Amino acid sequence: MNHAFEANFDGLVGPTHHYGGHSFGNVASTSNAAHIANPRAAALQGLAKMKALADLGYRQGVLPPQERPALWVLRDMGYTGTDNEIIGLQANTQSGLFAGLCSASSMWTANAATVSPSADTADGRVHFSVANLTSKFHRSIEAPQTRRSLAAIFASDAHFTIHAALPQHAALGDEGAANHTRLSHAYGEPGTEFFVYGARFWGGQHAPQRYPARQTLEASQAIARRHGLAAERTVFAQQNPAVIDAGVFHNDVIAVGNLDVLFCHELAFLDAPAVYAELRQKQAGLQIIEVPESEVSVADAVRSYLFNSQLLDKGQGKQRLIVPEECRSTPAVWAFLEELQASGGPINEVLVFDLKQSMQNGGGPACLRLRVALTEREAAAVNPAVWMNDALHERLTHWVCRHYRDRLGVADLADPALLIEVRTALDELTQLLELGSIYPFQRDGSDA
Ligand code: SUG
Repeated sequence: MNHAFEANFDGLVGPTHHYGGHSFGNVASTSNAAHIANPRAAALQGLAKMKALADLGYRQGVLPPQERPALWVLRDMGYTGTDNEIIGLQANTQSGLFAGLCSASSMWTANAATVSPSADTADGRVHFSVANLTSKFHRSIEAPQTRRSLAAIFASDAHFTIHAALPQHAALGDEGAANHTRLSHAYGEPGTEFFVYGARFWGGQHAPQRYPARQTLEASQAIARRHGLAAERTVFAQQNPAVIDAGVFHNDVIAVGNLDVLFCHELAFLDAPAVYAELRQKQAGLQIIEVPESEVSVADAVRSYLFNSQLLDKGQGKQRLIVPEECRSTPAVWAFLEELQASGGPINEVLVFDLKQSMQNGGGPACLRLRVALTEREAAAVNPAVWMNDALHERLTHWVCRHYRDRLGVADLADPALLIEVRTALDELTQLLELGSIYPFQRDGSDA
């Protein structure tokens, strides 16, 4: 067995972070629509989490934001003229189109891709499948840039395979690692890959009624196939449609797992006993910590993002949970967490972070990170400039403070000065992170 560990790659919040109400079914997004955002605070909150985890000894990487506004989409839609003329045409429209094309949603890198470590794949490489994010217009435009960004960081063909997004159609709706959990005894040993889907596109009998199911079984199966996963170590389970209708738009809002621990709500899955039985059969020694509705309601789980926490290995069978402040201010959740730490179980520590800017758009600690289990050799093949350390934290903090606004509302998005600010910032970032010319504005406006 190769020595391996889990690295977290967090999305750096982009300078156009705002509250656009773009995600129907994500209660925080729609209820905070049109609030004034603070992109600078958002980016600094994210950086503080990255730094804290790096200080605790975890390998922490950074994924760059995307170029916004995505003017190439407007050009594809027949708008012509200079960049400023095209933006000018959008300034007074009430439609969500332009704001959607300004969304900083790529910060939630749990939706960037699904990742299978080399211990699980048929060809012994780490496989990434870029998510198509078909379900939401503002997110469906992320995939080409995600692919270029990942290619600039995981460049070695000998170690990494980056698959393009699945075709953009509802049948293959894919939201990446937010609906995928890898369980294992050790990161370098073959593990069990657990895919949770919202609905089956063809022939499904159960689907949410109020809000959309964003992940299909067909997409999850395609990813397992592409990654060369063994059927005897793969589990597909349907999310409970009732919790999607209660605002659980991704499985990582109701369940999180790491190594041989799965922490989930009792209502997370459509057929929980069958799911647990299959997981236990495939992943011997799995410990399932199931939280009953009587202790933490689904509504409180959605409000606090208890399950959108990061479960991190501490060694000796113990793990710590990284939770957002909202868990401390939700009484039932905080009472549960105090009990959990005292219970003698595998989770014996809880660390709280202020991620309010992201949380108000429905993005908690786990949304902000993409997990990549790596061997030392694979880690050595990662672009070294993206690893978080004191020096990078300091440089990125200065960079944010120099380039980001501390107030941004939807009406500000069509300010031509913002376009220049974004491009100046991103140009400098590509140098800081040694990414090359990955952005459309650096490539003659092309997103291909
Ligand atoms: O896709 N919110 C994101 C939140 C993603 C959370 N990710 C995970 N659960 N892994 C989404 O719904 C809101 C943007 C806005 O409304 O301005 C948004 O895109």
